[in-house]
Amino acid sequence: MKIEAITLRELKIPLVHFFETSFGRTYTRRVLLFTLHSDGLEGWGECVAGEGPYYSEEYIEGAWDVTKRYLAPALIGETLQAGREVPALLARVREHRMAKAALENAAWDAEAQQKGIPLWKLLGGSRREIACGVSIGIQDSHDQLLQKIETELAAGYQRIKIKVKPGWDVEVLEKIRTRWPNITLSCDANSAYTLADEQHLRAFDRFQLLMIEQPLWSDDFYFHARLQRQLHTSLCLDEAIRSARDAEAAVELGACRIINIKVGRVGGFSEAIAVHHVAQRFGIPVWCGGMLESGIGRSHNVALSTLPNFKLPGDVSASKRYWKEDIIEPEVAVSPQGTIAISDKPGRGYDLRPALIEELTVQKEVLRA
Ligand code: OSB
Ligand code: MG
Repeated sequence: MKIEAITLRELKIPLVHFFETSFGRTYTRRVLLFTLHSDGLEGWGECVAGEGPYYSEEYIEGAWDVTKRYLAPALIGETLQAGREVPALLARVREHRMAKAALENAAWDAEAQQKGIPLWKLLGGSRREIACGVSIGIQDSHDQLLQKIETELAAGYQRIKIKVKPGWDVEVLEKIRTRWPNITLSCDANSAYTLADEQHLRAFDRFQLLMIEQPLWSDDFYFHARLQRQLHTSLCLDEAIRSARDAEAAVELGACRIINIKVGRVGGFSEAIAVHHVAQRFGIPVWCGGMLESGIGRSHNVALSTLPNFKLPGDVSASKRYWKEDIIEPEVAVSPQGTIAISDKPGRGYDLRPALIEELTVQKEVLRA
């Protein structure tokens, strides 16, 4: 595959319902899509950077700029045999993992099409269906949250995750557990607590949570390890795990018993697979995180989730939870049992809707040699 050109584009898509975490509320997702043009094929990748640098340091304009100035020029004109060759070509640029991931994943997307095999097989997956959970943001009221949980349970989702922060935690969890004593429940703090909250976090133990996700600083393992020793509930790291090396260090320290893998956060499919393998070697289950992806990123998350150590339900849920219309055909759909069936089609398994993509595009630039 000779990379002849790369298209950068930004779409603006309103969310069906706002999404609020401990770092802010999103009403409209700005979606960055990169397309690799090679031998008449188009490989697509989604850059999951946030609207602002709040989940991590990456953000839309920054990802666009580093891709245009440094990352795309390192790929254009190169001939690749496989998507896994991309990280080495981009390695000179430090960090910017979400931007790199979008390019690398686009190359895997093209490779799967070129070889005529499903992307999930190319990644080393084997599951024919994957288990789905939902991530429910902070709401305007407790009643609104309980209502949302009821809707998602009725839709079949196998695990409910709620966002927590100081002032939106114990009381909320208490109400959920009183109403649903036996559901699989977890929470995600997105780094909203500090060690001064240790006693407060110990109170979470009585809710029998599957896990508490990233309670402390986004770059920390050491204090998570200290906290894990004080809790019965398993900790899961999201933000802090940026590589397989991080995963190994965190697990050896005892900082978590579960890992959330987001392909954007770790810099692309190659590193996501490496994190998966490290966790598997240590007997640590993983699950696939989400970043409010459009159909491109969502289809890639579905493919990744077919690897064997994705043993817990992911935040990979149906397109219709996020979008009035998704940019892929068919949309990602979840069964009444809370699963997504894996397609045998070559490539990502979901076709694009080019007319809708054009209609939603607010900015586009084609880069060539
Ligand atoms: O921490 O998992 C997170 C969304 C944006 C930024 C960070 C996170 C999330 C989610 C949503 O929890 C997951 C999804 O449904 O895509
Ligand atoms: Mg998280």
